[in-house]
Amino acid sequence: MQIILATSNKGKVREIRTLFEGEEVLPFADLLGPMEIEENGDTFAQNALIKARAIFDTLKRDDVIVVSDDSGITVPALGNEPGIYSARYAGEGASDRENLQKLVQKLKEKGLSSAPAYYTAAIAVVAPGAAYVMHGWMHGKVIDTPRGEGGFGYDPIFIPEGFDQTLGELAPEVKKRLSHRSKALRLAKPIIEMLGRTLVIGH
Ligand code: ITT
Repeated sequence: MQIILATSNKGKVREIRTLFEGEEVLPFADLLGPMEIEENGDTFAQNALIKARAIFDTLKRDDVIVVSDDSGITVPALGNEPGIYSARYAGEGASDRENLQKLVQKLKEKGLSSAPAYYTAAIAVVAPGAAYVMHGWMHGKVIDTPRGEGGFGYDPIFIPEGFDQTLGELAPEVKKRLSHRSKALRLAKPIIEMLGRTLVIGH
């Protein structure tokens, strides 16, 4: 079974691969080259489905399963920013560092050195005649000083509930155990395996 990831985010590819050891997991660009997908949904779930369907429709193959991830961080004290706009918080094409710095600046403008926050991941699974979306969340807080180089995106300013270190400082195994992405993918796994058996029987 080939699992094609509808993402260009290397951090996501790395994390998703560790949850599918033994399976062939390829980012779509390995098959299709770079492709822009307009994420114009109003929710994580809609955007996840938009990405997975776009890649599934472009591949035109009935022997693959496409998996996408739409995710982001929400800070209630900042009016639920950046939420679904996490990847473009500092503007279209902004880097992870620029987005993180914008969040730090927003905290400072509010006079906050930390604030409760949570990550959301919507994982979409699209295969012939099938489409599913699963969610996962990770709660904690954001701080105004980045610490550590691990993870990606907002991880250097995110401290999960029950910990004192940021996801930038904690071992990848800790994030794998706790993360929004892992939780949603653990729900997705039996569905992917079931769809995989259907694909094999169909050929
Ligand atoms: P694709 O759409 O190609 O998958 P993307 O980075 O644009 O890649 P999203 O639109 O889902 O993905 O935006 C997710 C953003 O939320 C991402 O750029 C990070 O800044 C942030 N994010 C999501 N999950 C994260 C995590 O586990 N750790 C840190 N930041 C995360």
